[in-house]
Amino acid sequence: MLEVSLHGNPVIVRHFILSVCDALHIRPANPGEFTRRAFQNEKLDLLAAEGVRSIIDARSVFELHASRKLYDGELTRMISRFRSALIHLKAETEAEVDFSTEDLTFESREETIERVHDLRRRIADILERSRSAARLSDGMQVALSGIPNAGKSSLLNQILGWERSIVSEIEGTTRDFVSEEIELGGIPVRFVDTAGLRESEDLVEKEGVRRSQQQMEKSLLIFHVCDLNREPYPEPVFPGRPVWHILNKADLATEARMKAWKSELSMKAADRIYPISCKSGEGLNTLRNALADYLKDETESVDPFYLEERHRYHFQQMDGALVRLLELWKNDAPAEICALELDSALHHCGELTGNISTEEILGRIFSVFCVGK
Ligand SMILES: Nc1nc2c(ncn2[C@@H]2O[C@H](COP(=O)(O)OP(=O)(O)OP(=O)(O)O)[C@@H](O)[C@H]2O)c(=O)[nH]1
Ligand SMILES: [Mg+2]
Repeated sequence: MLEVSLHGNPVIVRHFILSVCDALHIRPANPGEFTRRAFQNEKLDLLAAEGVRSIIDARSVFELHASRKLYDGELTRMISRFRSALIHLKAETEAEVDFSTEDLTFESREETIERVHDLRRRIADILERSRSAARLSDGMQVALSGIPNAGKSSLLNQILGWERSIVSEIEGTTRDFVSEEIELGGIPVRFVDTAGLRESEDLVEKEGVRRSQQQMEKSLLIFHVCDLNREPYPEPVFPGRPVWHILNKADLATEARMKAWKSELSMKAADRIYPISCKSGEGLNTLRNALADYLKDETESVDPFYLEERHRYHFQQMDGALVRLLELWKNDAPAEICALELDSALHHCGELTGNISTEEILGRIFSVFCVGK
């Protein structure tokens, strides 16, 4: 191994690499080539190799933990249990074929059917956990909503710690939505600042309001930013999501005003109230901590598992084969035909761990790695 230190200039680095390759008749590594070699030399199974990639791509501690399960072999172990169960079923089915004329007692059909149902439940569980993981990593979105000038953009900037959104005393400053992602307590969360909700004749603003509504639909939680500088006004209608009423401009509000607002708001079970001031900063830490706790509860209520589209496909195919198997048994189909469905399930098991993989599939998996991995 040879280590070379160069000036940081990428032109020099590129030129150096080309010259060295030329002179020594060597070439740069392809994307994922090292991981691929580890796989081909049986140091890693295919799932662990894919785990390397999701670890590299993880955007937060939460995603990192979910990806590690692939790398640490949790899925491999699970699949190997599936495999044993399927092989056991297959052996029995074959025994039925071989000894069908003899008077042997096999495990009762009810027990076997129950075992297939159990496999199907386990597949459904994995798929459900992967859906939760996807929902959590894509769907951790909080929409900041409310009437114009309430301070939505000011709040976004406060949360991010920099001036992302334009703030002004002109109503309707934010027209298109503005979104930014941060990590709160290890969980990635996207904040979307939206156009102030009001009836408008302006075509551009109308479109902004429509998009704001769309963003709210996609959010886990809505922050309804209220303007304490004004008398309580009727709150907008929000889609069915928990709403946190953020009483902004607390620096300008009297006790009486605050009270009037609190009694005016319609509170559903999951709704909460937080008085804050984007100007003085009061209440912002409380709000931030409350949100971090809320996201933590949301993520801990599930045991997320990351699956690639490829994994999901093979699990679904396995399940499909088991459904057909149950149907065949119900119709007393010959054991040889039932065995075919078990073969198909076993095939998909093998595709998952990479025991059976074509060059084309491997090429696709490793090509999305970055160079040097
Ligand atoms: N005193 C005081 N003023 C605030 C506070 N938060 C925001 N403002 C002011 O309120 C005005 C409107 O703030 P924005 O953040 O632009 O309001 P917005 O809800 O994004 O408004 P639109 O984009 O028009 O819908 C600005 O002049 C801010 O400086 C606060 O906590 N206290
Ligand atoms: Mg704004």
